[in-house]
Amino acid sequence: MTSKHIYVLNGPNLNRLGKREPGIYGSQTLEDIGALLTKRAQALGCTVEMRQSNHEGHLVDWLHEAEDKGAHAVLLNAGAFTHTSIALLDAIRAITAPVIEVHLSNPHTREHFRHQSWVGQAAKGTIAGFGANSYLLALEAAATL
Ligand code: DHK
Repeated sequence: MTSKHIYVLNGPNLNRLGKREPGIYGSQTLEDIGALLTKRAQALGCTVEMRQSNHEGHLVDWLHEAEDKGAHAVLLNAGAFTHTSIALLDAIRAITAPVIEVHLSNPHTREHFRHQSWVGQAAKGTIAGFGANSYLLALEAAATL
């Protein structure tokens, strides 16, 4: 593995980006964001590995994998699991690789149930509210860790 390999993990419904509530999540697809990340990563001397699943356990497994494969950091947009998943909280605490919580929207300006983040309780930091740019900002933060 290269020295700064960064996992980018995406949770439920993020495979629908571009079509899903574009007023909230924007018009770019996850593939578009992946292409932007790959390009920015090259400039930063990193590599990125982008994954998406609608299943909580996949995200847990991938967090463990990131650790086992020596990932430099993980960017995690856990979608709605952010607000529900103690399994993800525990998985982040179970690894040493820093995890940066990412959101396209700013959950704190939305429904009350989005104000709680289990992921955020174990994350190194959180970047939210900048649309697709949240991912790029998080990548820059990860590259400097
Ligand atoms: C994405 C989701 O799917 C929501 O469940 C979160 C997050 C917010 C985002 O803004 O990227 O509440």
